[in-house]
Amino acid sequence: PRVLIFDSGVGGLSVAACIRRKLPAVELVYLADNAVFPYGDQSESVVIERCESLISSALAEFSCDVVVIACNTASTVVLPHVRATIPVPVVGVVPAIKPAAATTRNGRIGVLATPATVRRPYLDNLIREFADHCEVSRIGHPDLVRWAENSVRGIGVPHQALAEAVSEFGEAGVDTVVLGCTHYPLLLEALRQVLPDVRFWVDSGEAIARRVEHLLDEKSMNGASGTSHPAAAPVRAALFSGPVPEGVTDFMVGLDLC
Ligand code: DGN
Repeated sequence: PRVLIFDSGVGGLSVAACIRRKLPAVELVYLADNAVFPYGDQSESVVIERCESLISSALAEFSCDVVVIACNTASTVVLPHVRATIPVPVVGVVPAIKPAAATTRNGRIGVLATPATVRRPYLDNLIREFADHCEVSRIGHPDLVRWAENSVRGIGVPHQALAEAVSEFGEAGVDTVVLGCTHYPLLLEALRQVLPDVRFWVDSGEAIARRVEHLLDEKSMNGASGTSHPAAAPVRAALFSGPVPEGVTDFMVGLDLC
């Protein structure tokens, strides 16, 4: 079977790594929109248009059994549109509020996401539905995605600026932080250093990998699973709209994705 993973930039590689660990025999095609980037700064209509057209072209080139939109910013607006136009199951990523509410011990949760995601009604609804009994602080910082992208290219994370960016969580005494952007697991080591009192870091990667596994199982039960693909060792491919950023290939090797 083959799975297409999409993000604006390299953040979705954190999700790809979880899928790779759980489903090593699945071929992954990683599609990054780094021509229009970051999505956190774009209007909803641009994000919808980019997702639909890039995913359709990638599917025309590589037939895939499941598509993962490994971007919270995009998933909170495009899922219904993409599901209506793409003929395979589409999995989205949304901030892991539900698991965080089940994990926190002191009822104080921090949600770290892009500025667009923290403003979206989608997040309000998730909090209302699953974390109504918790105190939830939100930070939508404009620079974190860029720091994560830079770290992949070997540029160190600016610790002082990062500490300032997330200081509100320290003040609020949160014990659980939701990494509500797929780029942020790439900053986890630095985040742990600047927020040493946070006990639980929750991201959506494992849940996405389980969902993909379930969808692929369901397909093979129906006899529809990737029968046109050889059962040989998977070939991993990466597609970028725009040039492949320097350092990304080495980084993917580090994640065992190449
Ligand atoms: N990785 C995306 C997310 O999960 O929201 C953000 C990407 C971006 O804005 N470039």
